[in-house]
Amino acid sequence: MECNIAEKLRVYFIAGSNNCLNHEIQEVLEEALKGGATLFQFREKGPGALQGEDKEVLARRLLALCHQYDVPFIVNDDVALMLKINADGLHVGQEDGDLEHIREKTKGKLLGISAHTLEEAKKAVALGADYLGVGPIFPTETKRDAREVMGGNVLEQLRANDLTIPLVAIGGITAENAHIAIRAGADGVSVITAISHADHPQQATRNLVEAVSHSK
Ligand code: TZP
Ligand code: MG
Repeated sequence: MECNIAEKLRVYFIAGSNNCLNHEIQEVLEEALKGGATLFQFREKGPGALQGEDKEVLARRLLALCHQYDVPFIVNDDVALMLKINADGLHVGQEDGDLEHIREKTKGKLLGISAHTLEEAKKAVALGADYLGVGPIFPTETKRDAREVMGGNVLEQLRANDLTIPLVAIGGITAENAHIAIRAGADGVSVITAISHADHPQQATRNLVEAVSHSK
């Protein structure tokens, strides 16, 4: 799948089955895709998360849905699943194993790495990450073990240090505060709650798309 990564980061929806409160994840994802989500990450973790074959079946279903809308499908932290289903990429955190080994295994695929400091960001760039996830920008209820809230400062710091790699902001992002992340240097915003808990995920996604466009 050909793609301009910075463009694909504009509205990056992340979800697993246990994030979706009001509707099934497949329904929420389809609404998000209709609303203009540009990238999707399957993050099946935490209480009640599917495992093994159930996880794989759902992943294949969601991958097919993303491809109907020409949107890449990224797997969170499960390189074996990513390779097995031939997904478009993988996203990993700093604690998800030997990043060099992971880059080797994901050759030819998109690799996103979470970074919280300039040092982590430089290392991830040197490893050959395709994009960095930076956050939590704002307080989040979704990731209990998230680092300290950083506001737009780290994004500004990365750009001030000439890091030109595509950056996506994460953590507590909404259509109302997305402009802070974009103006601080992010190419896009990634969200769980703002779409997965919305009464109308399609409209919620459209609001994020507009917020990002207006902030550039
Ligand atoms: N990493 C840092 S914050 C976060 C992750 C996965 C959760 C983002 O979720 P939400 O609901 O958009 O705050
Ligand atoms: Mg992880």
